[in-house]
Amino acid sequence: MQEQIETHKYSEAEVNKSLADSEKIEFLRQMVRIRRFEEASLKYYNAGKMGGFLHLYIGQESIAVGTASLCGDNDHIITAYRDHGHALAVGMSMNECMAELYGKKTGCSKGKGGSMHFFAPDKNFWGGHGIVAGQTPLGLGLAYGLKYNEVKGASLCFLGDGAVNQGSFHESLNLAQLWELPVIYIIENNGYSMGTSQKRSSAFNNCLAGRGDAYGIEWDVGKGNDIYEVRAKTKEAMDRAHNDSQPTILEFDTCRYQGHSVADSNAKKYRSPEEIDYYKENYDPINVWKNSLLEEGVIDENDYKEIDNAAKDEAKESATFAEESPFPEPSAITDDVYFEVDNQTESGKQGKHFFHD
Ligand SMILES: Cc1ncc(C[n+]2csc(CCOP(=O)(O)OP(=O)(O)O)c2C)c(N)n1
Ligand SMILES: [Mg+2]
Repeated sequence: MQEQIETHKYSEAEVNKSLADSEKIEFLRQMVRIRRFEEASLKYYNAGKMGGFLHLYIGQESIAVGTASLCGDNDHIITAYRDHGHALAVGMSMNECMAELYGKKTGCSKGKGGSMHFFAPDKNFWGGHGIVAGQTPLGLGLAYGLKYNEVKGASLCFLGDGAVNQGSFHESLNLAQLWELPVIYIIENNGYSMGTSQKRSSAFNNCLAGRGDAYGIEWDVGKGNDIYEVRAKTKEAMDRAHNDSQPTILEFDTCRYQGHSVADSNAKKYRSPEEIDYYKENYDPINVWKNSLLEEGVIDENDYKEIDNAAKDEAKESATFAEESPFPEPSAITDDVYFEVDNQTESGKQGKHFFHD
């Protein structure tokens, strides 16, 4: 009951009131696509089709879809290794993503990055990073670039609850406020970093985002499973970035249904299956959104089935595409490491990649 009242509250936010039915349906379609894509990827991973890690985003879909829905031409997204949801939400195709998981040449990183390294510069999507919090100074750099070039935009930098204790994140927060940069740090708080609960890993006062007080950074917390709330709170942060060039920390509560990665040691010891089931039954982001749209008369059950079937078909077809695609040639192993070398730039020829005279 409380869930419904809150959902209605944020549906009245300015940014949500103006939504067309078609846009609301699109959010549902995107969330379902992410879930079906990842279910398919798990199936084929277990069938031995992929190497490396596979960190699934299932349960957290509303955060990527809700935030990405607000991004314009000058807004940028960067995240950690749990990146499939963000990639699909910014408009990458299932084919290029699935092929990347398979290590194939047709993948978004030419099969040389895998699950943790989805990239689409043409869509302002900057990865896909495996070092915990490693993306936080990079996200800061994106914001610095915007300000330096006098472009009105924002850098949305996602991180997990485990990443908040990394020094690089704190260094980034310091500069974000000191230099007044349009960066939005979005903590997707799923309660665990690998098998360690937030309570055992972080010292905090009420919430993690509240650490922003120490730097004078505005912050807010919200329920990550409700697209209306995600959009309302992110919009405020984006306005602050666009209009005042100021940073924000947002923290959204969420739940990952699967293990940390496919390998999840002590899976049933660090949290109980009941804990996940309770969340699924009561707070699942797709169900919450689907129910809102049913209640509002935007869709009926048949519409939902069609969306779901289409997403399942698309995911299956992407696996066929990946299966049939070639592996990259071994000779391409050193390509795409340094832009300067690939493109024979002056600095590449001189070996001065980072420093000028
Ligand atoms: C610097 C660094 N330390 C440790 C690891 C190993 N590691 C990978 S993911 C992870 C947990 C991070 O959890 P969180 O930030 O909450 O993100 P989530 O996996 O929940 O999305 C750890 C410790 C790493 N990749 N990088
Ligand atoms: Mg976490």
